[in-house]
Formats: sequence, C-alpha cells, structure tokens
Amino acid sequence: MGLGKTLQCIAVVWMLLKQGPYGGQPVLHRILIVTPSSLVENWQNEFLRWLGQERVQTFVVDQKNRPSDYKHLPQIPIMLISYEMFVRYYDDISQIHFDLLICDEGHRLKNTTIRTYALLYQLDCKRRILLTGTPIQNDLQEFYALVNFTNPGVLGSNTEFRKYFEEPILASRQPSADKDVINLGEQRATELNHCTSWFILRRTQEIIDKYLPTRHEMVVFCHSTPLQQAMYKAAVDYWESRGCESGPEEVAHLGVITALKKICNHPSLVKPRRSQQLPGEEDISYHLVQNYPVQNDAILPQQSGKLDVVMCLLQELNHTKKKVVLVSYYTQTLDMLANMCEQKQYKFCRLDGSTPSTQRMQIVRMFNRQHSDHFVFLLSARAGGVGLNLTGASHLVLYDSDWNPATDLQAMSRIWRDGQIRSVYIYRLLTAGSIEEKIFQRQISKTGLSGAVVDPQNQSKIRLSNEELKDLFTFHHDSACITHEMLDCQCAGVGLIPHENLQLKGKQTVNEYGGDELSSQRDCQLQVAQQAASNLCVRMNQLFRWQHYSQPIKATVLQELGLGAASHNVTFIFRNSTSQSQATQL
Ligand SMILES: *[C@@H]1O[C@H](CO)[C@@H](O)[C@H](O)[C@H]1NC(C)=O
Ligand SMILES: *[C@@H]1O[C@H](CO)[C@@H](O)[C@H](O)[C@H]1NC(C)=O
Ligand SMILES: *[C@@H]1O[C@H](CO)[C@@H](O)[C@H](O)[C@H]1NC(C)=O
Ligand SMILES: *[C@@H]1O[C@H](CO)[C@@H](O)[C@H](O)[C@H]1NC(C)=O
Ligand SMILES: *[C@@H]1O[C@H](CO)[C@@H](O)[C@H](O)[C@H]1NC(C)=O
Ligand SMILES: *[C@@H]1O[C@H](CO)[C@@H](O)[C@H](O)[C@H]1NC(C)=O
Ligand SMILES: CC(=O)N[C@H]1CO[C@H](CO)[C@@H](O)[C@@H]1O
Repeated sequence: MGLGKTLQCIAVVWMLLKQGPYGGQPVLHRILIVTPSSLVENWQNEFLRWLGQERVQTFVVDQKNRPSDYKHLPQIPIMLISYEMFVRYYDDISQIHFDLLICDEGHRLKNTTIRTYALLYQLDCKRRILLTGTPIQNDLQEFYALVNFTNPGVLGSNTEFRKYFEEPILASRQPSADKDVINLGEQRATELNHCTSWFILRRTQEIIDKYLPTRHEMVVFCHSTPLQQAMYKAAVDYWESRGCESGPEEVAHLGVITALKKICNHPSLVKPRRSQQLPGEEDISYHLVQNYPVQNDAILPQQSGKLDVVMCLLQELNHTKKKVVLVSYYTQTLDMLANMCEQKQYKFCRLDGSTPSTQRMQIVRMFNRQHSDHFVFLLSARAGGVGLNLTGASHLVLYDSDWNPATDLQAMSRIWRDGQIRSVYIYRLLTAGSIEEKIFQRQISKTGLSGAVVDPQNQSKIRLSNEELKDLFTFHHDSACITHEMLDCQCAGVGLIPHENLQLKGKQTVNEYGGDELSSQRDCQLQVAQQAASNLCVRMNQLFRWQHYSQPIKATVLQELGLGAASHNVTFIFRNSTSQSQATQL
C-alpha cells in the first residue's frame, strides 16, 4: 500500500551485496524475488529507478529467459520471477544456490497445503523475507504458516503451537470465557507478540503520512431525486408485501439490498434478467421496471443525485486540468460512468476485473504520464491488485461503498501514496438517508468490526434479523445527513471543529462506538489483528474531529472542493483536511 516495502528490500539487498557483518564480506551473492506476475515488471523498474542499470542487473524469468540460463550468469545477482513460473521451473531453480529469498504479497503463503508453499519452503535458502500489505488476519493458523515459513520451528510444531497458543487465545475470546481463561489467553497472546516482535516489522500508513502532501478526505451526502425516492419506496414495499417477517428468505433480502444500492447509483441500473443477477434480485427488478420504466439508452444525470454531483465535479476538474479516479464496485456502474464520459468527450481509461494483467501496467502508465490527455480513470474496486499506483490523479471519487472498510481504504490509497506531489481530494459519495449511509455507519461503528452483514462463508446468507433489515431499508429521504443526527452533534454546520462536543460526549461516544480503547493496543499485533483494518479507518467518534458543513454551505468552501456547481445536490459534508509539513515540496 505504498509503505515503501519494495524500497526497503532494495536497500537491504544492495547493502548486503556490498558488505556484511563478518569482516566486511558481502553476505549476499544471489537473491531470488518471487512476486505475483503483475508485479514482476514493477520490481524490475524499481531496481532500475533506485540503483540504475550500471549498479545492479536483474534477471527476469519470462518466456525467453529461463532459470537454467541464469545459472551461467554470476554477474547478475537478482532473479525476479512470478509464483507461477517459480512452480513451473522449480527443478531448475532448486539447483541454484540463493542467499536470500524475498516473497512479495506473502499472504499467498498462508496456506501450508498449497504447492507453492511446499516448494518455496523446501528451497535451500535460510534467509527469507516475506512482504505483505494485508494485515495478518485473525486466523492463527495462517499466522503460524507465515511465521513458520520465515523462521521454521520458532513457534514449535503445528500441534505445539495449537496447544500452547492458539487454543488458549481462542478460548479467551469466547463470550462465555471466565476470568482465568481470559487471563491465560491474554498471557499467551502477549508471549506470542513478544516472540514474534523480533522478526516482524510493522509499518503503518502513519509513518508515510508525514511525507505526503495535504489530503482532503470528504464524505459528501447527496440528495436523492424524486424518481430515486419513489423507486426506493416501491422496492421496500415490495419486500414487505412479500412477507419479510415470514422467515429466512435470504435470497430476497440480498436482492433488495442490491436493488436499493443500484437505485442510489442510478435508477437506470435496475434491470431485470441480467446474467449475474441474484434470483431474488431478478424478481424485484422486474417489479420495479414494470412500474418505473427508465429509459436506458440515454442516461440522465439528473435522475441520480450522486451522478449529478460527479458530473459537476468532472466539469470543474476538466477546466483546471486535474485528473480523477472514479471507483465503483459494480461493472454496470462503471459502464454508466464510461457512457457519461463518452457523452462529454472526456478521455478515459478503464481497469476492471476483466482487464488482463498484462495490460494493467500499460494502462496505468498511460494514465499517469504527465502530458497524457486521459482525464478520467474508471476503476473497479474489486480489481484487486495491490500496487496499483495512480498518483497521476489528485482526485478520487468512491462512487459507492462496501461493507468492508478495508476495501474502500485500499481504493483511496491508490492516489495518496509515495510519489504524489499534489494535494489530494478524496470524495466518498453517499445518498443522504439511504442504505448507503447505513453501510457507512456500520463501517465506522463497532458493529462494523464483524464487517459482514453477509456471511463470509456463504455469500448468499444474511446475518441480520428482520428488525435490523427493516432499519437498514428505512429511507430517511428528507434528512440531510442521518449520521450527523446520530452523532447528536449540536454544531452550526459551518466547518468549525466541534471540540466542545468531543469533551461533552467523549466518554460515552468512545464506549458506545469503540475507538480509543483499541488504539492503546496498537502495537500489539495479535490483539489488534482482528480490528487492524478497521483501526485504520475513521471511527464514529473521530467524526467529531472532522469539519461539518450543512446547507447552505459557503460558496468558497464548495469551490475549494471542486463542488461549486453541485451545491444544489449536496446536503452535507464531513471533511478532514490534513496539512502536514510538506516534505515533498523541495
Ligand atoms: C488450503 O488449501 C486447500 C486446497 O486448496 C483447501 O482445501 C484448504 O481448506 C485451505 N486451508 C485453509 C486453512 O485455508
Ligand atoms: C514448521 O517448521 C518445522 C521446522 O522445525 C517443520 O518441521 C514443519 O513441517 C513446519 N510446519 C509447517 C506446517 O510448515
Ligand atoms: C474539457 O476541457 C477541454 C479543454 O479545456 C475543453 O475543450 C472541453 O470543452 C471541456 N469539456 C467540457 C465538457 O467542458
Ligand atoms: C507511483 O508512481 C509514481 C510515478 O510513476 C512514482 O513516482 C511513485 O514512486 C510510485 N509510488 C509507488 C508507491 O510505487
Ligand atoms: C448458502 O445459504 C443459502 C440460503 O440459506 C443456502 O440455500 C445455500 O445452500 C447455502 N450455500 C452454501 C454453499 O452453504
Ligand atoms: C484526518 O486524516 C489524517 C490523515 O489521514 C489522519 O491521520 C487523522 O487521524 C484524521 N483525523 C481524524 C480525526 O480522523
Ligand atoms: C434532487 C435535487 O435537488 N436535484 C437538483 C440537482 O441540481 C440540479 C441543478 O444543478 C437541480 O436542477 C436539481 O433539482
């Protein structure tokens, strides 16, 4: 996530190629770096960028260059290879002696039963570095697998680990655990942390934040249009008329959630009979389309509050020649945004799940180039791929949100990372009073920790009771921002940070929404593991330290945020602007 893992590795490699603790002799001669195939080229470029062709050469295994050729090239110290190629050429590679093994995106090795793990594990190379940008999940087996990979045996055998660490720790987390069980669990967790702290180096975004330019993060609440409100109501009525109380018709619930999210994005996205549709969704979209025929061939921005805001923003940015990334979870929404860009003749790139990995780098490079006239980058939030670097843009819009805050966070980090030189503006768009706002609330509140409304084991299973669903579906369409109401904040909505409220409410809010009691344990890897992702995100009580703007919002504020023309469709803004010491300004 742009925390400088690659650069740190390059520094280590370079130093140990040149020197060592034993009489100054270099420690390393040959280094093997294994990465996902989409990042091989990235590594090669980074070596070039930091050390240059004349200092160090890299050998990239591809269709032409085979590991068997590398054997005869002692002057090239570094071999770069994808996981797939590594497995394919294992026999040749195991013939070569490497002094250091680096595994990028190392969470791939969390499962000891897969072949890649077994082969890498067998490799006769004692020095091992494993890099991962994914917080180590709260799965102690995975944790063990990663630790045992770099330091075999340090935590004992798998059985010993399970008996000594895993079982007591898990037992202590059960709601029914008594005091002794909790004590033992905590003791073992501390011991585990202590033991692994010798070889786990943890870096959080905070370190890098100091060196980045100003960041403006905003949650922008948008009006819903009359059409959106009517369809929304129809969808919920339909759900209720179908007997929401009558039992676990889970498929139908999910269908409603999806339909409501689509209505928020744009009414024209609700279409019956699409190949990827859930069974329950087809029902409801059929019902909606019957009653609200929306012309699909000409998408009207005025039919969706959020789309209208985006179009206003694009117009503004087009004038000032600033590039923007638009992120959505839905391919269909990206199609719609692409359609809008075409109508306005904005040049755009697009990267989604169907983009072949061979083309990704190319698209990204084309977009980032300083003088390229690609103005918009359409990005699927699901297109995965850590390391996607879109620092060519200074603005990013999260058009819709996920239940899981970590995914949103990853999308935001695309533009706010090392290499960014402009002030960054991040907009999270929410339709005021709608399910989108409720999703956001779940993200930032304690319940959001469990992350899932949808069962992770079974994507078509809902974890909410009917009462909770009802609340989720209730549309407060005339509210400017139910989140602000929920905070019970008495501010005037003019952007002054309401410190007094913080003191007044501080205690209660912290307890209610869970926040500060976690941060004191921040450095303790295991305790935090399960909350790690959420910890990075804003929490409910932190919103008190953001600026709050209610309508009428000053024109100067909106203009500064590029939302001058969107004023009519914005109901409320939360904003957190940081201006750090601008180390990047030389
Ligand atoms: C590891 O992978 C195997 C085979 O793909 C799978 O059956 C198993 O459930 C996985 N184990 C874990 C802990 O994910
Ligand atoms: C863990 O490391 C030990 C080395 O002491 C090895 O024997 C064992 O097979 C490893 N376990 C797994 C699951 O990789
Ligand atoms: C975008 O900017 C270009 C160049 O300044 C201009 O020619 C074009 O008309 C603008 N497009 C829109 C839709 O405003
Ligand atoms: C992202 O790309 C820019 C421009 O190519 C570069 O300067 C920067 O170092 C890159 N950042 C990361 C984290 O890779
Ligand atoms: C997931 O849940 C649905 C609804 O309860 C059920 O019909 C389906 O069989 C489940 N699928 C799996 C793989 O468990
Ligand atoms: C505001 O943003 C900065 C930078 O991301 C972050 O460090 C800080 O915690 C945020 N403040 C609040 C109150 O969320
Ligand atoms: C729902 C709503 O208020 N929509 C407004 C969005 O902004 C345009 C003008 O920019 C108005 O015409 C809409 O009424």
